[in-house]
Amino acid sequence: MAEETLFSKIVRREIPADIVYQDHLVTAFRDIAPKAPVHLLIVPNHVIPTINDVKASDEQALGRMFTVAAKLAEEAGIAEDGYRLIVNCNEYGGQEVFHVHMHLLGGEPLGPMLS
Ligand code: DGP
Repeated sequence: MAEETLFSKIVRREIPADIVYQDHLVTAFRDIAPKAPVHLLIVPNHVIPTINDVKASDEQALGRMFTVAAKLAEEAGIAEDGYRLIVNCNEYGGQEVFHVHMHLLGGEPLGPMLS
């Protein structure tokens, strides 16, 4: 069984978070330290520590993360202007929480990603 994470406690509502979407595969909630006017995190309900650990059996949840990102961007009114989806991996990628998560950032021009 995969390790317990901060985000699996949020998924099970054992610690507080501003959850904006949940189904049997994924959960989305507001980032505690937003880097943009809209900053949501979308996570699989089950623990996948990093993208390096992804298995074929995770594809349904990973695909759902994109579907939910598009839905939440639309609901937040940022779909047309655009937004950024980020998944960090391990130290060089800047990953801090070892439970795969997609950042959805938008609500203002974000500028070039690499400069
Ligand atoms: P990353 O660097 O990709 O692992 O991003 C982790 C993100 O998780 C970071 O933007 C802050 C957010 N975060 C950390 N702890 C909590 C928490 O307890 N609640 C919420 N809502 N977000 C958290």
